[in-house]
Amino acid sequence: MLHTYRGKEIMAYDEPYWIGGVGLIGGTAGTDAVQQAELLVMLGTDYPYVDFLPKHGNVIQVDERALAIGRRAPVKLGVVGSVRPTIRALLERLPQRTDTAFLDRAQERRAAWDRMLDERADPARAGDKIHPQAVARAVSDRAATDAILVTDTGEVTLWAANWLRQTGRQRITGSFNNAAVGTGMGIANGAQLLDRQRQVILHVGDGGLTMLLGEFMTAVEHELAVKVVVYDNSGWGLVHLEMEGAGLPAAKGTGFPNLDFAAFARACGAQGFTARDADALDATVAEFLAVPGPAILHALVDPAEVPAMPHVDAKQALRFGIAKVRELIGR
Ligand SMILES: Cc1ncc(C[n+]2csc(CCOP(=O)(O)OP(=O)(O)O)c2C)c(N)n1
Ligand SMILES: [Mg+2]
Repeated sequence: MLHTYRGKEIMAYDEPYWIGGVGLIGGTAGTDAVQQAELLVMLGTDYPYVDFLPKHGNVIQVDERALAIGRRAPVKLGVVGSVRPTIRALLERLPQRTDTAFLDRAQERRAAWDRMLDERADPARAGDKIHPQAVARAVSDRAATDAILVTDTGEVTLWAANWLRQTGRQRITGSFNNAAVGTGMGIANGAQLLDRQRQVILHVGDGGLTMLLGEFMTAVEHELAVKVVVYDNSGWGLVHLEMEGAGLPAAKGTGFPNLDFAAFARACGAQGFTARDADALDATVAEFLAVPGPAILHALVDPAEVPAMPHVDAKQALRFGIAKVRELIGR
């Protein structure tokens, strides 16, 4: 079983049948399994990144929205209906399988991917700046087991998504639509307003938070105990990366100066924390999550860190290399 990012909340990270996500906010195990499976069953998903879906047509798709059937990949059987009763009816008819070869292979790939995630999240790797993966992992490991996790858009989505070890009882939400940078703070406020008892954590980039900074004051005004983790890489990280992926050196304007987000939180009458020391990261995250009201954790992260992609093709790697050389020689 694998999932899109939106579906990650459904199963716990330590569930053995869960082999991870598909596509850029996923891993190799899930991405390969989709390509190599004889039959793909798509349940309630309108996953738009068609390059990661099979073209062979051996797909069963179940969705309440008829318009989603066959929209992203050719399907052999489309079922317009709800997932739960459909799956129940299907399972009754399926014989129990004993051959676990496909699952074994997927689990091996998943174990290798997980080891890579653990290595990159190790705070000991930090130089003068913390790695964003370490921040995401520390927050994940300290989050309430039923927390609501909101993610804004950017490289921050990749850190928050890939390094999260979800419990299966947490909720994962965000806009997940195009042109949605900056929506996270409002979404987090809304989620907290619906349930004041539940922990709400927002992962947001410095660009995304700065775009709608005033929304933090809404949290203060309405006493919404939202916990904001801001990943400060001094720039529009994903845009920078996309430019490099196209072979272009990052243009002036993809970077910008930042305010002191922890001081800003205090100026708003909330609490502010700064994470710049890897040794203190875990303790700072714990303290930040424990305060009763709204709070910001300003994490100074290494801007040079590149997200883990399940499959980067040779052309992409070459263009990235060219961009890096052009940045070095200043052209
Ligand atoms: C409203 C809006 N404007 C612009 C974009 C294009 N965009 C996608 S990711 C991104 C960078 C976001 O930067 P930041 O919030 O600092 O996160 P980072 O990528 O650095 O982690 C931008 C500008 C968008 N998706 N939505
Ligand atoms: Mg940024």
